[in-house]
Amino acid sequence: MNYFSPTGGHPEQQQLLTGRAVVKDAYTVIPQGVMQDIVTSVLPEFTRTRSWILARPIAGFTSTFAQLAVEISPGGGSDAPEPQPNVQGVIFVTAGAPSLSFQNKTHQLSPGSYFYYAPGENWQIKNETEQLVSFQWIRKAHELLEEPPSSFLSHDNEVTPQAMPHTDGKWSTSRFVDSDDLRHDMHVNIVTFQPGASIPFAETHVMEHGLYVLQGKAVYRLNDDWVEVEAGDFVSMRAFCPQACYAGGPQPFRYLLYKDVNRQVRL
Ligand code: UGY
Ligand code: MN
Repeated sequence: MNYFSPTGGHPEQQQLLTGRAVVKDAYTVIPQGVMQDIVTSVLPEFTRTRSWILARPIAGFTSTFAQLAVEISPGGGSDAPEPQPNVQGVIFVTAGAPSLSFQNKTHQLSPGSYFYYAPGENWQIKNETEQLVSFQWIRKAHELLEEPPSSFLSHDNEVTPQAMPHTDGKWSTSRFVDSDDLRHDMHVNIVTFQPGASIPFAETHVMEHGLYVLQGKAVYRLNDDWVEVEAGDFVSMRAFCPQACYAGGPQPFRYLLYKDVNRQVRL
């Protein structure tokens, strides 16, 4: 497995400014080349850390989540990363080996590590190594049913991908929480396509998506456009944005996918 992480930098003045970044009514594409030094945000809860905030609630667009690419330099991190007690989240490590503490234990993570923290969880993340740490961070205000979900740690390697019907496993989904567990109101899964595999219809659904390409490339259908995407690109999709894709190869096409699920619509 390999996972793309942005590394920042700054373009030369000779570079053409034409690129693939676009904001449309139904979707936004932030290509990896946009994640440069001058578009980073400092997070007040962290030291020696910068972030690319890729999604936030915007009126008339996605409204349920925030997503960040975070980079912690050696010696940096946070004792209280999540500032909002009603917010849950997922950390997916794309580079380096952060130390993660929760429930009185400290774990050394690795690329592919997946941490779900429940609302109100007390957790810490630090970079005690000499290398950079990078992770995707997805946050959502939790809508409580009867029982809150519990925090857990997992890894891409520990989850058996579930084949989608009629695909011989060429399109599969690694599910980190049981789809029937209604305590969860967000899913953050990894979707994998072998070269040539496709989503064969324009999915059009109430759920929003944050989609971060971990590996490979594809042509993605977003509303009425066909858009080429590659590792490191980020796409957000509004509710009911029609979506499908063909995976290009030569590597598998893999992405981390946020989806809001399991709740009645509030009116
Ligand atoms: O589950 C999903 O909504 C998923 N199949 N969507 C996607 O990959 N764009
Ligand atoms: Mn979908």
